[in-house]
Amino acid sequence: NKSPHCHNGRFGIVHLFEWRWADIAAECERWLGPKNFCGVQISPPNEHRIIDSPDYRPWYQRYQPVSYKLDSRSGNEQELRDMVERCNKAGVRIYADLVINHMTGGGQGQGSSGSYWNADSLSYPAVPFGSGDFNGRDVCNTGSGNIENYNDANQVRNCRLLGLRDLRLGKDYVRGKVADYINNLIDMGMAGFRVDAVKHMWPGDLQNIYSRLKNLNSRYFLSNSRPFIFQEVIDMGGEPIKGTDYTHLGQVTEFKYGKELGDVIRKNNGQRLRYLRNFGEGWGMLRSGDSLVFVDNHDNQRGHGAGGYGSILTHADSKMYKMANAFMMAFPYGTVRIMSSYSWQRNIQGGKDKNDWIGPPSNGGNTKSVPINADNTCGDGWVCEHRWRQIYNMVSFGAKSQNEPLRNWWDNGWQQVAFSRGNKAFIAFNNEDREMDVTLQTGLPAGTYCDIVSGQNGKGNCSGKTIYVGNDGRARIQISNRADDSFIAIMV
Ligand code: QV4
Ligand code: CA
Repeated sequence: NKSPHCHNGRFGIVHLFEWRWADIAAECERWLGPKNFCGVQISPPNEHRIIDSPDYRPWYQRYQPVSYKLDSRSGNEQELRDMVERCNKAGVRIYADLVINHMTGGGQGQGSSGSYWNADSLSYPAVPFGSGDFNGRDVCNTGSGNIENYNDANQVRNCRLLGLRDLRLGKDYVRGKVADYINNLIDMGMAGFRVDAVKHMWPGDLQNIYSRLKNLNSRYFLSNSRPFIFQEVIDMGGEPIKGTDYTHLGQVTEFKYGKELGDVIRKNNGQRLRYLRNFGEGWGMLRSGDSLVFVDNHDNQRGHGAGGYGSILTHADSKMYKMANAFMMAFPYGTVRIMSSYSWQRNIQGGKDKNDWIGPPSNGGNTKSVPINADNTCGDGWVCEHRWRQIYNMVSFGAKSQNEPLRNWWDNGWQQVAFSRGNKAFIAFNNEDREMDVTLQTGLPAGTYCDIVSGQNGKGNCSGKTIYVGNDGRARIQISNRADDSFIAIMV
């Protein structure tokens, strides 16, 4: 349950946030497969609430389940199945986002598949869940019924997160319904799951649910393969609930990673690139094999969750963002996730983005498909970070070097660092406010290499910088601080 089941020579999970299933299927075939991506995290595939006011069709409506029917803003069950099959055939794994801690917030209505729901009477007939299937006053003792104090582990698990109706996961019937839903996704060929709001569920309840899960579909996976599980727990320290409370069950999202890496690349609080030498476990983070890492996610890129605007880097800070992603993919720590976003107009007032709710590009609430431009970028408001050359070429770098040890670390004491992965790949960063010009040991065999950051290595021609590695493995590395990208990467 800690293996993402990547095919050989593949690397990185891309979160195609709010994409339609039909677009993901096409993306697996035309891009993710050919570019050596391991897999895709998809938005929650189940029926969700539809919100029209005060926010019109916000992205967060998908974190309010109405039923486990496979009919959502991203498409219907038929399209979901087609996607899973086509992605598997292209060598790309699919991981679904599971919202199983709760159902909707207050109100009533019809979900994305037309199912009726009523949060006041705790009625979700399309599952069906009724009032006995939710945590109540017997287990939650806060005045509001919501989580009020994160220092009380009991209320964090048994009370409502943001008013969301909290499922009674201690109950056999509820566990069974949740497991049936997940097993349906396993049967269709999914490789694993991001589990939402894990801090708000008891480890024992999750253990019970996970133990009910089938092995992965033998059409696509080796027999007896277990689903890959990565669990969303925001642990920045200082709360009684720790990420390590869940690492025996699967991997855990390491939220310190993106915050600290953002701080280093922004040079906040006297941080220096050279301090990254022991990034990860050396910085008090989870064990590498337990850790799911990312520069930003769908929450903290818009001020939800944890991290903070002054630390987290996003596509809006593109130069620093590419550097952070490159470091993450080159450095040996954790399982890597890459964010793929849509754009929205940020409007920060008093520390909060008034537009943090804005949903994906849509026509009257119907999510638009993703058009691909001639230069491989995306149109219609889809940012597609995973199609930025500097990012997808680093996926290839990761794919090629992931089993190689960190070697040949060099730094200038401040904001310039370089290292190799065995004798397969080498990367150097210049985050100083001046030029870098040094001769470094690359660990690579002698030869002429093409920098995959500044250009593309085509058949016999290199559109990027050329780097010459001598017989002694050394190369002259020149990086301007004013270049589009102030790092270079080469590989055999
Ligand atoms: C509001 C008030 C409540 C009130 C309630 C009345 O804030 O105090 O009780 O109305 O019903 C939306 C609204 C939120 C609203 C709530 C309920 O933003 O204002 O409550 O709905 O109607 C996403 C968004 C949330 C959103 C939620 C459900 O981030 O804003 O809430 O979806 O639509 C903690 C958790 C961590 C969590 C993180 C955001 O430990 O698990 O907060 N992260 C995950 C997901 C995240 C998602 C959820 C959990 C919930 O990554 O995207 O929240 O599924 O750190
Ligand atoms: Ca709960």
